[in-house]
Amino acid sequence: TKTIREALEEVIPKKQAQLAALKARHSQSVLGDVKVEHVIGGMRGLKAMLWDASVLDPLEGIRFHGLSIPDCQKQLTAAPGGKEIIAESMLWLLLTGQVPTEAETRQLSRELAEKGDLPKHVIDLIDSLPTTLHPMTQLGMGVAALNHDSKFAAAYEEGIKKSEYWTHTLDDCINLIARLPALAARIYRNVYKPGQEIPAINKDIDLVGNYVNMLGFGANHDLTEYLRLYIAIHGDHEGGNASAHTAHLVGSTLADPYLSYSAALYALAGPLHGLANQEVLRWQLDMQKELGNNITHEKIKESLWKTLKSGRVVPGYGHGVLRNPDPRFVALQEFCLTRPDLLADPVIQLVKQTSEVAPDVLKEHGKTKNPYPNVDAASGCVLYHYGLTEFKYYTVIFGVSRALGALTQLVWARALGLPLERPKSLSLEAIEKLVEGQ
Ligand code: FAM
Repeated sequence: TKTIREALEEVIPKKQAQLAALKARHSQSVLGDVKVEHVIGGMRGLKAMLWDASVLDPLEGIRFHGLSIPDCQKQLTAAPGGKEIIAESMLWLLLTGQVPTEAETRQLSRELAEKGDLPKHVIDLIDSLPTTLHPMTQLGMGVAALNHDSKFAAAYEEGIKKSEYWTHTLDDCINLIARLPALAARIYRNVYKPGQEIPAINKDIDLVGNYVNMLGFGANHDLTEYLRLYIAIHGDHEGGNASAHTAHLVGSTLADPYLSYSAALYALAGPLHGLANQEVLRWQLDMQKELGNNITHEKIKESLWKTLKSGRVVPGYGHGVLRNPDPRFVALQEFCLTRPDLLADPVIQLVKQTSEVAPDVLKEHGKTKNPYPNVDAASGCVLYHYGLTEFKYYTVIFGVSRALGALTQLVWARALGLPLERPKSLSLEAIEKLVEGQ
């Protein structure tokens, strides 16, 4: 059975050769025009980043190394006694481009479990923070503090060759992914369930199984399965989204993976990005309170217009790239469809009903380019149903997940020797001068 490092060692030379050939043959070939709308419009659609792990098609949604979410559900390993993809098999796919065998996945689970304990200084740091500090702020701080033990930073200080960067980066990325559950669970316990003992990491189970145990929900098999699915499918969403892009940008300075991912987490903490996670549920619960029993499509429609007319966005709808319902939303909805207890839950029913009404309302409103639900429209309500009701915490779970994609691509950025990222900016006057007379 190969280790994940050995699997990666096999593919790196091929990719390096592929990149070298592209550079030699096509450095000056054109991928598209840079228009003024790109410069003033958040660079939407501008093809300007190399990112191998996943590609997002506006209509079809995400593919991880060519595999759609249903493909992954068929091909990637589940936990013993479970059905959903586990984080380890998604991590292996994202890093190596290959589907791991079951034995390889289990071996990676063990490696992560063995590396999963937090160092004392991070425990002390997290325990010293006020419980009123947002869990995402705490997560970013904890991740940054883990850089105390960065193998990459230590090796760089000693002086290493560029060709060796990736190997120390890989050490850090695996260590960070391994430690995220203990860090994220400690934050949850401190803020919401103080005084309870956190169980030790079980070396025989998977990363998310351990995460759910440490959160205190280990007895709930359905929640564990849900979080396995959730964490696997939130793992990567191309490179241009704000968190992945931040990790890439900061990493390009050769800041170590802990600092790079800490920065990424603060991008994820913005309400237009990962924080939408907590916003959706708050908004749906308010809607439920406002509408009372016997909620009809007509009443939901009125409520949606109220949100829009007050100048707010409808959280959980729209996307920077997608132009169809998000297949991650569909996968989470399907999880609900197989479970009668979820189907009977009034909040889950309301989320479903809202998804039937909102697209038409948003089309009529006429602003958003994508009136369909994104993943956040569904993700929180299932957590809520299973008793993980503290929605300020939800983005932390997203943060545990997004590490899979952002960190694997940091390893690749080093393996491919990608340079410091430094796009050209222009003043308004400079833009005007350039476009005059065109
Ligand atoms: N409700 C109302 N208006 C919306 C809207 C929504 N859900 N989505 C977009 N719009 C508006 C948007 O505010 C903009 O208005 P202005 O021209 O007045 O500025 C207009 O429609 C055009 O926006 P767009 O080009 O369709 O979207 P963007 O690419 O600029 O933004 C999102 C994408 C996701 C930030 C945006 O759709 C949004 O604010 N959605 C609600 C928040 C949300 O669900 N975020 C989570 C995204 C998720 F995928 C994630 O990162 N986890």
